[in-house]
Amino acid sequence: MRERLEALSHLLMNKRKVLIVTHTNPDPDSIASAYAMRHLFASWGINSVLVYGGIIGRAENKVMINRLRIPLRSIQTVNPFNFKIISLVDAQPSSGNNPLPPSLVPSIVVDHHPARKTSLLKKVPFVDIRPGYGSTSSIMAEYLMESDVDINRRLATALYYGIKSDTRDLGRSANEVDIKISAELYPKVLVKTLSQIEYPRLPREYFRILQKALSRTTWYPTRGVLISELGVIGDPDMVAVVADFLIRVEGIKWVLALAQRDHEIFFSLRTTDYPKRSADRLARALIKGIEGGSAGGHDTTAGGRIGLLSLQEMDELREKLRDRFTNVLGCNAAKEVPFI
Ligand SMILES: [Mn+2]
Repeated sequence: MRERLEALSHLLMNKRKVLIVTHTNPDPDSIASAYAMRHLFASWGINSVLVYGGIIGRAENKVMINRLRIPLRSIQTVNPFNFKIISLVDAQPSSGNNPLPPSLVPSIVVDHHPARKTSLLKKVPFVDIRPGYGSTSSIMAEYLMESDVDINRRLATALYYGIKSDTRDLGRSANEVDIKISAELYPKVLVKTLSQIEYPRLPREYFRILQKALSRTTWYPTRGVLISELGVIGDPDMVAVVADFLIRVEGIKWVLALAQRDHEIFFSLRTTDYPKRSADRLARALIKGIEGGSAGGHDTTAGGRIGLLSLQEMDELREKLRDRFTNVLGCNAAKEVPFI
């Protein structure tokens, strides 16, 4: 940790401003990590601008940003080429889930997803990727703790929620560091604010999508597989919401949730069948060879998208994703039944 901190502060020496970038449609872990990084850099007298791509969809994330006063703005409000130092958190260059132009190689990458595009990562001066961690928030909390920077209550709440949501209350892919850091942060957590973040008021649209998704879920009983079609959605995060919801069904080992928005297909994968098969690997297999496709994630959760499609391509590719998914898992189409 010491050496990493020194390398990082050395890289930022005499720099005035850093652009900190979350992944596209950022989740709480990405938002909290960016916020923590800003705090670390501020302790060195360096200003940062925090940006995201896509949209802030989930109600939880909106309340998090509002209540914890996280100064996050759309990347469309800045010109990334104006920054000498760009830092990417909870994502990796050209992984398809960050909003940076492909020609812009960041100077800093801090992430916990399995390392990708190693040729590209070699061009990044500072890389800290720890796939054993359940969250990037834990990594960033370690930086702050190691450098003795004061973690205020709002930051502690953000980091705690970042860890909690990425690891499903420390029960999913959390390592001992995630657990230890959570315990250390807890005394400072604004518990009432956290409750408001975790149980926000939800728009009617949320329930409409849920109803539609449930009524359009197919079930392969012998394989423990569900495929849910959400149809057209406004908030891409809803595929993850539905996938998380359905993986709780008794006897289910795999869930694929699919949706479309504008000219894009979004999908989310969940499994309880790891280590037999990894969600990250299956997600990447689903989009293999498909132009404009990107996917990735972790052992038990993953997702992806395919961009810029015509309406006809959209239907074909959704079928293709379904076919590939059912083939890999040995599902027999003749045994497909409605879930409800
Ligand atoms: Mn994460």
